[in-house]
Amino acid sequence: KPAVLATKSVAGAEPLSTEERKTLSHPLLSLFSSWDNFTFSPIRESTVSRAMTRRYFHDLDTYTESDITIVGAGSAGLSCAYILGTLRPDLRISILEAGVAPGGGAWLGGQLFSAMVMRKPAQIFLDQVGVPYEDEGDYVVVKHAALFTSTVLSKVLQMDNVKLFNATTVEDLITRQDQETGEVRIAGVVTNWTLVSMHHDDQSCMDPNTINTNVVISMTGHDGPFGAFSVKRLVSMKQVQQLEGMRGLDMGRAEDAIVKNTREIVPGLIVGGMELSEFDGANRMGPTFGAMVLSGVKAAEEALKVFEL
Ligand code: AHZ
Repeated sequence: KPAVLATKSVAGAEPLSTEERKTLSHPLLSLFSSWDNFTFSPIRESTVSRAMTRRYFHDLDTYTESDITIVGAGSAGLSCAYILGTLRPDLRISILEAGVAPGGGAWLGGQLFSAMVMRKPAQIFLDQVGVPYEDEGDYVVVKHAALFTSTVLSKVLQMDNVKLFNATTVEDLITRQDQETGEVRIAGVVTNWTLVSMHHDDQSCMDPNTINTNVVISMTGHDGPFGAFSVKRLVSMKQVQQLEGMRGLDMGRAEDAIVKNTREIVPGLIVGGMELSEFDGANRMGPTFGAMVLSGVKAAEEALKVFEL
């Protein structure tokens, strides 16, 4: 066979010598001496179904009473989950994400470009989570937004006290009204599988499910097919008169405002990330993500502070 030459130009990597190539070893390569006799352990189809459904329904049962529920697993929601899950392994934290793929808009840096920009001091979060970056002075660059999202996601998913329900939409908020003061408090969320939610117009009788929780943290992004869910619902339930609506792009103003104003906006409901811009009338920042991670941190702080959990 003609020799296939290795790529010559990978920066910083010396091409392997002929001798090195001949003696390459990896525990997985030596595991199977002959692929001809290879076979998997036996399994019955129902065993696979049971392995999945038993765990899923056990989780549904467990997290139907959560301490904290985060709505939206974008960059803000995941950052918040990372802090809360790390700080408080004793709390039960559910994350509800309408999409099949968690991560929201943070799989790309901006437009269809890979690199993700974060202004300082948001690199502190990257240091904590262990995401490498290039330091450019006032800002840092992660070489691929997917590296940020997949790293945070993998840490959050490994936490014993956090459960991500993806492909699950929050369709409504659970409310409790104080008999004396009339004050309405958010006491949980109403959920449905996203594919079900999308068919309410052509199928009937698809009532939802519920999660009771002490704190809802809503980070559903700015207005869009799903976005700004909780703040829009606050308007239709007459808790606020109208939304201010997200303003034009101004990176300098937008990022500071989102972080500083991440807060409990009605009792039991903390709002952060770009959802907050719809409530407050804040500017958007476009493709710079520092405010999303630090809004997540601030939301975590607010949750622990306000509710003294
Ligand atoms: O699918 C949504 C996305 O993953 C999810 N979501 C929205 N409504 C939901 C609902 N139930 C469950 N009712 C829901 N999940 O929320 C996630 C929001 O992620 P995102 O990336 O859209 O928002 P973010 O605030 O985390 O990050 C915003 C990133 C942006 S937008 C922007 C600009 O337009 O200027 N700049 C930045 C950095």
